[in-house]
Amino acid sequence: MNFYVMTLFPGMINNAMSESITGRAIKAGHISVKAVNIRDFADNKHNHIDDYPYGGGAGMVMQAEPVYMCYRHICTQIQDSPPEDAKPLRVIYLTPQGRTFNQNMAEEYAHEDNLVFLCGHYEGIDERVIEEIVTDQVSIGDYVLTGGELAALVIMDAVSRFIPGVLNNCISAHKESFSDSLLEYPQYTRPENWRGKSVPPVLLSGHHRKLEEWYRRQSVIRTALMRPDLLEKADLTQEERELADRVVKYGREI
Ligand code: 6GU
Repeated sequence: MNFYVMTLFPGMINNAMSESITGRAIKAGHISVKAVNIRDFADNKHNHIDDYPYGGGAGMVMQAEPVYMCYRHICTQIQDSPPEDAKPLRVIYLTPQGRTFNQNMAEEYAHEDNLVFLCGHYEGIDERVIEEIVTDQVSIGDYVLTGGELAALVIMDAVSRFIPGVLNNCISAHKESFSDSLLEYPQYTRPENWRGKSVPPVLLSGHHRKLEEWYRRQSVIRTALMRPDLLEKADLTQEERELADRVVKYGREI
């Protein structure tokens, strides 16, 4: 997977992605990250890429041409094959007006060879270049950020987990929270007794079937307590459904 990020703050992208699991994945060649500075495509000697909005109003608007030239630069880097048999490129504009990002979208994006992100700042970007190059408008939640960079980082992180080799455990991307609309069960490690709180005894039993039952039951209980909205989509047995209903009703396991 090759990520390209059009941004005014390439340092934000490079610094965050070079840490932790994504940093290791870059070194191992599973993913690549190229942050391209939109300012490098300014067409004036002051390197301005924004201007006042037509119609007036507060703030500045990023101009279409530097964004477009930045996009064209990225296209030339990607397309080594002739344009007619090249796959259409996914260009994701990060905006609070977009579709809310979720785990299914992360998995779907992971099938692409290349993903291009467009990060806005100021009051926004000239609508004409958005119409011209953007294929997906995506938000990461109902709040407003100062720019799209943190949102692009969130999406790249979530997508990277689905790229083969990025996680050392190949089943973990699918097994975790949300994949089956259930939250993860609680985890414990040494010591067995921490400040008077013991580890649930079943975890020490080594009884494989009992463990699996306990994990599943804890996932159902957790989801009912923390995210009852997810239960609608979850594939539960009759018994699990009744357990979830009781947990929702009484606020605890009964
Ligand atoms: Cl994608 N961009 C900005 N600027 N703010 C956001 C967002 C994106 N998602 C939630 N808030």
